[in-house]
Amino acid sequence: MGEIKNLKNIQNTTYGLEKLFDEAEDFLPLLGTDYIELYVGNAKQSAHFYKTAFGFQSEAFAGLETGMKDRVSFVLKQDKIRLVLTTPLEEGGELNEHINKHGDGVKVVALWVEDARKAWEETTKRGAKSYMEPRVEEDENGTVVRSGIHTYGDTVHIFVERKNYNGVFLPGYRKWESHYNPETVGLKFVDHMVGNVDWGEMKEWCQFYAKVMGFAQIISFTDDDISTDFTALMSKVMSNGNGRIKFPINEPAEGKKKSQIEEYIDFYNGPGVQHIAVATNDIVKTVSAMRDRGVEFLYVPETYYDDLLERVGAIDEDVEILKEHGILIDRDDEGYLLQLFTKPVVDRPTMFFEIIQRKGAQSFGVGNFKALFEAIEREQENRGTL
Ligand code: TYF
Ligand code: FE
Repeated sequence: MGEIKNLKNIQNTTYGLEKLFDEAEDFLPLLGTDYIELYVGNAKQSAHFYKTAFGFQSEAFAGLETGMKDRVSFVLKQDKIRLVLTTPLEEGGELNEHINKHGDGVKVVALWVEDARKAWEETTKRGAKSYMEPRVEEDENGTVVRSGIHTYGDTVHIFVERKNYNGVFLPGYRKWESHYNPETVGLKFVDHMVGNVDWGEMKEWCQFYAKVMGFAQIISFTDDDISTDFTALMSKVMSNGNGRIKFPINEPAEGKKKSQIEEYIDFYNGPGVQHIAVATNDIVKTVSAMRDRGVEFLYVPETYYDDLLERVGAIDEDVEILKEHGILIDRDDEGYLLQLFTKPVVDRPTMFFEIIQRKGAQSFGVGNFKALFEAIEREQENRGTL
């Protein structure tokens, strides 16, 4: 059971998920992304940033006031996206080690499941290393079951079963009432999350997602597709059966200069989450609101727009407006997509966000890679890390 029937390596095209999966055989049904937890140096200030700049809403809190002695966590929400920002209150321990080694970064990619016990059993019996044995957490609002496994680097997946819970986030958290509530910027849900892994390890991690979690590979970009004059990387996209969870995995490749993936791995001190892609229904509105609130985006030269319509065909948007906001467009056989990337949002050149609006296209913007990677290289040059 749970075997992927048709694991194909398809270059630069999407592939109907129904051809890869038989839903009845899915041993790890995933309902969506439950939350993303970052370990950060100062959760209070990070929370302020994600509210002000990204339009997240105050959701829940745990810390000294709720009886938690060793850490503080702020939970932020925007439509279906939940961010948890956690900082240690004591010296030593796993949290401090994580921050010391990686800087601020994603520790947990939590997945929403019907049955967290079964998710743990099915994945650990297929070779996943346990991070957290199934545990029942309880308060006056019901029970949550959580379990967890390790993935690349120090990153983990936690399975969250919340069908018997109606509290604000998890037991131990209370509603975070704040007088400061900036408007949202229209971010809707997590579209995909990308992992950077070490030289030569992409295949192994794709196999991990296939074997341990029942994912299938939907797209592959080799270094030929995406090397520019300088940078190079390889990337494969792994997806679960219903397509709600998509994890591209990047590995550095040899180029003329240092790969952006290698730069990440050097500064993060190992594999980790490279970018979180969040969906919007109105990218122009979202991006201009974020810019106004201080978010920095990668700069794409105006020449990118010169032959745009020849490349992507007719689109609903006014090219001049897209150009004004530096929004990238790419088409595949199912439609098109609009996307834009922030600069790293942390001090090290590591984690960044992608804003994406899909209009049919289920791919990842391969047509933009050259322009995008040249933009990233200009940033690397500015940092002196090329
Ligand atoms: O998720 C993706 O595959 C796209 C493309 O450093 C991409 O967003 C790949 C690598 C990268 C930046 C974007
Ligand atoms: Fe992406």
